[in-house]
Amino acid sequence: MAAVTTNHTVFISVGSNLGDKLDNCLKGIAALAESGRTALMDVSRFYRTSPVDYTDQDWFVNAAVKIGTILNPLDLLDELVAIQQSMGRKADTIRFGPRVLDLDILLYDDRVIRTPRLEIPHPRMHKRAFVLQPICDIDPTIIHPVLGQTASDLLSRLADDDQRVIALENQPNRLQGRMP
Ligand code: PH2
Ligand code: MG
Ligand code: MG
Repeated sequence: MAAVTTNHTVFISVGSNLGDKLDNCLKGIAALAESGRTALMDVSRFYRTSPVDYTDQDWFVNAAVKIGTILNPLDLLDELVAIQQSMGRKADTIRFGPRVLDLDILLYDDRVIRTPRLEIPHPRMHKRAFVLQPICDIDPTIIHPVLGQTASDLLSRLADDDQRVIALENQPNRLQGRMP
């Protein structure tokens, strides 16, 4: 497909803790690369991460991606929900509970949006090592537009040793051909 010309830069967190977790993440990212409305710009390493907020569930695989898009934030959210559903995600029965694929908008340019349906920056991103470590792989200097701190500062100030974030020993290379 021809490259998409995009005018917004967005960081998205990718996670799964059901089924083939890594494969689910890779398929979700491939769907972003193929949508025609989003272009894949960068992908972090992939991590095994201990569950946060609701801890009685399996470990996750997490990563983050940087995309370009022509979509406004709410249309992008619709796109992410459609990709999640196409991967078999059902309505959540437990808040913060198990999911086949989770695609969350973390940062959208330097916009600050607070609506009932969508909050950007993601309201919990600065407390989550499974989000901050992958962002730092891509751009440790990116600034949180509300807190005014870089991703790398936020990660180093996170005083939560319970959060385990372990890079996969075998990193996938399946997405290599899909980035500029
Ligand atoms: N997502 C959640 C709740 N807890 N924990 C980890 N480690 N990774 C996640 O992606 C995650 C979580 C809700 O979306
Ligand atoms: Mg989500
Ligand atoms: Mg989430």
